[in-house]
Order: sequence, then structure tokens, then C-alpha cells
Amino acid sequence: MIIRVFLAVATFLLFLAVLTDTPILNLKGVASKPKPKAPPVTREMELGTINTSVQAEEKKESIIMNDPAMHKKWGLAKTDALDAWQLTTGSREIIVAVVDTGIDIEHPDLKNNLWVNPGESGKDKHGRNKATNGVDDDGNGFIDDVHGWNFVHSNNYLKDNHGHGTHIAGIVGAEGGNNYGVTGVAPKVSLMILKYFDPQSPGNNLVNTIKAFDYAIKMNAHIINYSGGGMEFSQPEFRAVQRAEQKGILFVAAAGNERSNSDYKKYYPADYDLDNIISVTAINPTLRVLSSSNYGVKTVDIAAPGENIYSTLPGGTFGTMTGTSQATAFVSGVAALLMAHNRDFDAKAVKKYILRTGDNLEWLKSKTNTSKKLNIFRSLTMLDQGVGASGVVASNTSSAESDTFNAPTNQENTGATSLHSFGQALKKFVHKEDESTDKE
Ligand SMILES: [Ca+2]
Ligand SMILES: [Ca+2]
Ligand SMILES: [Ca+2]
Repeated sequence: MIIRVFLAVATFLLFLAVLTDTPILNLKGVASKPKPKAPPVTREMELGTINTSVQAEEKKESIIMNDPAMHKKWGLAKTDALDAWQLTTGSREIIVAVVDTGIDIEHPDLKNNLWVNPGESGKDKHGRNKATNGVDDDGNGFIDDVHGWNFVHSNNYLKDNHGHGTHIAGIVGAEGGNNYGVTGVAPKVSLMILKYFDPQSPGNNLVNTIKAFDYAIKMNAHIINYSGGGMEFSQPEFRAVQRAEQKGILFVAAAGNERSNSDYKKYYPADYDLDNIISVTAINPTLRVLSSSNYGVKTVDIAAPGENIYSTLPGGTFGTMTGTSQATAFVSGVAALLMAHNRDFDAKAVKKYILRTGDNLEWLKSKTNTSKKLNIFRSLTMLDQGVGASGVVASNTSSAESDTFNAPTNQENTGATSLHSFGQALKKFVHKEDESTDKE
């Protein structure tokens, strides 16, 4: 009998608690409530935990994030923290399929980075907008699928009434340089929105998940970001991810928030034995794997920031969330930058670069198969310096950036070049703004 706890319901309630100031619900308690009967095979949302102090902080900082003056600081933060963006800020040509709870398509920090289906945009022969003419103009089986598809309700209404999908999309690719809000890891990108879960219509979301993967494959996504999962192997899901592999599509998957060792308790799709999958666990500001995150020296590939991550939320707002979902989105953003930087890269090449250029951390040896945490700048810099995917530096390459290349691979020493530092810089800035706002 396949039983899968549906964490998304619990996290949705938590999200409501954030919005309504209701007392915090115990995630563990909610998630472990006995079910009246075995639920259908589902995929969980890997949101992880939110605590009350973070919620209070979130509300306060949401206001600050909407401050029109903050873009000045953001410019500084970008210069100091993400040197990687001097190499590339991404490209609208790179498509990341965000298979999640939908998105706030009107969010000012996301709307310009939505994927636009070329076959469902522009005018039809009657002069009508193809996006709204009620016709499947590109004949792909989906009517007016201009930014993606809602597989829960089989329509193009992508509204996110959970919050998770909007948050993930913003981490991957909130618009950079628009003097507003936050910046995704890939400031320029095309976000294909594939809604597989709706808390108001929970059903067999594994079926929706697989349909969403096949849409991404059919419509030429370069990267699939998936923050859900479950403990049971699904042959149809495995085959769908395999179809993505055969097409060179990278599949970035959350390691899961089960607090378990995935080497012994597998978590899917992250742990399918396929070469295009990157399994991501989450670390906190001290670079330690979150106690809620799955780990595994055989199964989990890399660690990325996943605690109190700032990103977009529905209603044009911003806030923090925690979990391997968030870490996964960081990796998808970096993959998008890598693909923008080298259009010849397929899933395997991108995977090799990301996994081999991270920062080594002693304590990750027992948590991941690479012992590494994500480092966007290093991966792009090594790419520029002719480092093969084998990790060997081409002998004829040298540049002004060699210092960066030779920087110690030890953690805290990655300075302003790491994503972690970027997050820290952001946090510092927000708190600074916070203080000055209080004084006024
Ligand atoms: Ca269509
Ligand atoms: Ca149409
Ligand atoms: Ca922005």
C-alpha cells in the first residue's frame, strides 16, 4: 500500500498562519495526523519549516522590500556579492520549467521573466491575440498556453493560491535590474509555469506532475525545477524524467524534508538513477545542512542556501521560506546562467560544472556525494578559464581572474563570490534598512 503524507496541506496552513497572524501550527503535528484512509499517490511540496519569529520578520521586511528606494542598495549588493553577473545575467532564451503551485503572473518582479510560448503569442489571422483567442494556435494540445499550463484544472489559469510556486519562481528568476524587489539567481530567464498542485483541489498530483514534465519536454524547456517528491518509486514518473534526460534536459530536484538519509530511505524523483538529475539539500547561514533536510553520501549531490530565503510571494509581495525547495531553486538558477553562458551545454555538462565547482566543506562529506555547496561565481569563472568538465585546467588559459580561480576551496573564504554571501549581504542590507526605517 502506498501512503504518502501530504506535506503541502500542512505548509499551506502555515502560510495562512503567516497571513492571518493565527497561532503557529506545528508542522510535524499536522503532517503526522492519522489519515482516515490511505491517500492517493501524491507528490509533496518540500517547503520545510517556518517558525513564528521568521513570520514576524517576514511581514516587516515585506514592506521594506517594496520600498522604491531599495534598488540603490540592490545595485551595490549586486556589484559586491554577485560578481558572477558580470559574466552573465542569464538569457530569456533559457527556459526553466517551474513545476509547482502556479505563480502570481502579475507580480511586478516576475511578469517580465515569464516564458512566452511563441506559438500562442502575437495575432492570429483574424487579428486576435493568440494568447486569449480560445484557439490552440500551435496545436500542442493546450489552448492559450502562453506562459504554461494548469494541470490541476486543465486550463491556462496559473494563479498560485499556495505561495510556494511564486516563491520558487522568484529564487530562480525574479527580474534583475528593474529597480524593484529582489533579483533571482538568473536575473534574465524564461519561467515556464506548470501548475501541478492546488491546495484547494488536492488530487492525484503525481499524475499532474508527470503531465507537467512531458509538457516541459515537448515545449523545449532546458531545465525542470521540481520541489516535490515522495518515498515511493513511480515507474511512470521515472520514465518521464528519463524522457527529459534523453532530450538533454536538466532535472533539478529537492532532496526532501524528511530529516532522513536518502541512501537508505529513497526519495523520488530526486533519487532516480538518472544522469540528468541533481539532488539538492539545504543549508543555513552557517552552511550546515538543515536538520529538516534529507542527506546522503550516495544520493544527494550538492547543498545550497535554503533557510529563510527571500523571494516573491503572491499579491506582489515578498517574504521568506525555508526548505530543500528553496535550495533546489538556487541550483536551477545557476544552471540557467551556465546554459546562457554556454549554449552548447546540455544537462550532463551543466551538472558536471555545478557539482565540480562548488565549495568543499568538511562537514558536507557525510551529507552529500560531492561534499560541496553551490558556488555560482566559481562555476562560471572556471568555465571562462577553460576548465574542462573533468576539472582539469587547460594549460593555455590564464586571465586576470586567476586569483578567483585559485581561491581556497574552503568555505567561509569564498568571500563575496558565493551565493551564501549574497544572501548574507541581502540580509544585512534589509536589517540596515529596517533600522533606518525605525528611526524615521
Ligand atoms: Ca497551444
Ligand atoms: Ca490561442
Ligand atoms: Ca527585481
